[in-house]
Amino acid sequence: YSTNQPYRTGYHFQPPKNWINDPNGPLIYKGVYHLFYQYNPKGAQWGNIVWAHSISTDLVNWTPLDPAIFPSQPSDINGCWSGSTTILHGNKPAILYTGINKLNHQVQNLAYPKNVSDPFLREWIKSPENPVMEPTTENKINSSSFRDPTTGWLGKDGKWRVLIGSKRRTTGIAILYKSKDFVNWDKSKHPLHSAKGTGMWECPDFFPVLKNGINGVDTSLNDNSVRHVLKVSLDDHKHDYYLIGSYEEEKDRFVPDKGFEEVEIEYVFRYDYGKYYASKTFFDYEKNRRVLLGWANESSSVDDDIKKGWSGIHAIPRAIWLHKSGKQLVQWPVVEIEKLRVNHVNWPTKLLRGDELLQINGVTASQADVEISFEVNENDIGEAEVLEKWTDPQILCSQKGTSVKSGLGPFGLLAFASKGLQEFTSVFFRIFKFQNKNLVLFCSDQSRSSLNKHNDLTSYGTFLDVDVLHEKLSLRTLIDHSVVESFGGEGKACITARVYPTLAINDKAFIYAFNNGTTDIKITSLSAWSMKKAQLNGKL
Ligand code: DQQ
Repeated sequence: YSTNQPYRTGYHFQPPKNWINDPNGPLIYKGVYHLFYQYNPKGAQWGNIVWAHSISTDLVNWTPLDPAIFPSQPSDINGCWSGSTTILHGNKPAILYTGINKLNHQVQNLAYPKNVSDPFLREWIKSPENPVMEPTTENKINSSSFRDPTTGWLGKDGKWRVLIGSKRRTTGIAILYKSKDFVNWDKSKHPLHSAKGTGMWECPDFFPVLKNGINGVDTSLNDNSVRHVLKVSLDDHKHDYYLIGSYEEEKDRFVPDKGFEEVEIEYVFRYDYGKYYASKTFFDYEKNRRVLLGWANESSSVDDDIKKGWSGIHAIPRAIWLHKSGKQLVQWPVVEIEKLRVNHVNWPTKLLRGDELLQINGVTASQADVEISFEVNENDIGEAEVLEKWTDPQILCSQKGTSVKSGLGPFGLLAFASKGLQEFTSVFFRIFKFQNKNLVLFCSDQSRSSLNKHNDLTSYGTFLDVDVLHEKLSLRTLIDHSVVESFGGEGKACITARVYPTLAINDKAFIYAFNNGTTDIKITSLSAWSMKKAQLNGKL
């Protein structure tokens, strides 16, 4: 494969080569973070899937170990697909994962560490009872739609529960299984939750979040201090959607405040409005937080992936909690990533005039972290363009891209900009007046990101629940060679984009703050840093 590698990341997780997808079974054990992930040891496209394994003490620097789980028995001989870890009584971790068996059916398998005193958990022993869950004629489970077991949680009856993603015709379902010993599992009559027309539910995740506060809690906690989150990765849409609601333990049902049925799918919250899929959380009991990991696949062509010899990265691990409104989640890069920051650039309050482009000097533009806050003057709010009818925000972002002016916006950042602006990826806000309210549109516009038109240059976007007259409008963007990972409204909405500039690479890339609207906007704060390289594949 090619030795010219301008798109390899400096601090977003990726192995030295080959294909990667879903993060699997993340956990912290004896002070060590473990990341397993779907990996093809033989090439840059999906196939031959094993659980690769890396460890870390800070979620930033990683050391690869040998694959933890790979095909070796009839119940997983055709692949070791996604799954989760659960810490059982006596601090004993267990992996549940989907095996593709001899008949190419999806079944669930169990594995334990060979040596629980090894903090690196290098070797895993598969249970002689495998598979521990399988499709049968009695349970009527579809053998090609039965995968991705969750982390288990304990009910008050002392039984473990896990979910398995599935579908029946076009109804997405989270099948519930219960067990006393984690080995013998009974399928419950009712799924924990289901929704018509949503298709296959991949990689479900189910966890409690505190009603008040940003700390995480143990996956088994269920009392009136918490609400519950059900996340599903919709195969038909390739996005991770979440619902907030209550877990009624006696009935083993999840009751969402607002579900898929009540609203159109465009209104259901996503973890990320860009490239982000098959994510999974774990409770980090040492730091009392819930951490979210997710996969960002390529936007390049398969030919280009094969040429560069790799495909897929992971987004920066994010702390995740319930916003104080109770209406949505908030995500923020784990604080440890900030130790990579160097060369701090700090701007005093500045007016960003209509049509103005200000270069952010002093940082390595291809590997940076930028935080910027904007303020719209109260007297200018009347300049906002009126939005006549509700439009899908992603469509709005592509119709009204970076070059389309309005009264208020677009304003934001240009990342991976080439000197003559032949290439740039822009992340911006645009303010509308909609039904007498101010509506903030948050976009990541990839349409000009590369002169190589074989890349997917789709724009992404969402509306952002920020009151521009009373709250600051903030943007944080993590820039990393082929990644533009953005957090709007202090983590209320995230957009991850993958871009492959041909000119704006390495030291030929620049960052700008821009305002292409007609009205001036105030930059109330700007901090930018170069990011040091992380040890993504360091030695022990
Ligand atoms: N990836 C795995 C499956 C899962 C899908 C296979 C989601 O277990 O459903 O690599 O990306």
